[in-house]
Amino acid sequence: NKVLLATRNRKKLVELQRILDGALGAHRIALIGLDDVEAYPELPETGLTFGENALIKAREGCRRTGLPTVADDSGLAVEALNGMPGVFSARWAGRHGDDNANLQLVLDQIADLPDEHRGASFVCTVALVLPGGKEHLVDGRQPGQLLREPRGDGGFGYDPIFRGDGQDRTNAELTPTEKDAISHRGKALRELAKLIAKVLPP
Ligand code: ITT
Ligand code: NA
Repeated sequence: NKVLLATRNRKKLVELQRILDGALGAHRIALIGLDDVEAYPELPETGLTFGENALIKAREGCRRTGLPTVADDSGLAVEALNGMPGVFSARWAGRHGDDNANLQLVLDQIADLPDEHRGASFVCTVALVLPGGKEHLVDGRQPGQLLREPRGDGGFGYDPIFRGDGQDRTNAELTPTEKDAISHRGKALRELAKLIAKVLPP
């Protein structure tokens, strides 16, 4: 019983796989990644929302493999930047996946703002597309605050500058298990696991 996880982001893949494996428990599913799919193209992510982009990725994965396909679209929404970088989070400073440049640009853009105006949320939308054509979306959010300089080297992306509400460490200072318990991705994928248990045969 195979399911495709359609992502090119290796650190994201590690999180998706870890959280989903944990949450699925006895409901056994064999996850495969895009590395195992031959000649998979680079997709234009033209959606205006995380949900649209997650569907673009999951539909293509399902179309090419015939497998039930899961895709994650996620990012950081900064209040003072009207929700940006949002769907542009992976390429905010120009080059796709340049985490350090992206987080530095966000820090520069809000450099003058006092603590009370440094609110931000991580958002994750996950799509599940089934071979028969059925489509599902689930999402999760982690609210928090942006610091003034990076701290910690766990996680990925904007984790070193983000401290979740109620936390005394950045997401990059948490263990993987601690991050999964409170992250946008952890919340979305625990919803997805419930959905999989309902719509996919064990
Ligand atoms: P795929 O589209 O192949 O899945 P991607 O990295 O391009 O990989 P997105 O378009 O969804 O994925 O962009 C997600 C970006 O949002 C990611 O590169 C990070 O900059 C940021 N991000 C998402 N989840 C994050 C997390 O848990 N911690 C820190 N930053 C995160
Ligand atoms: Na995206």
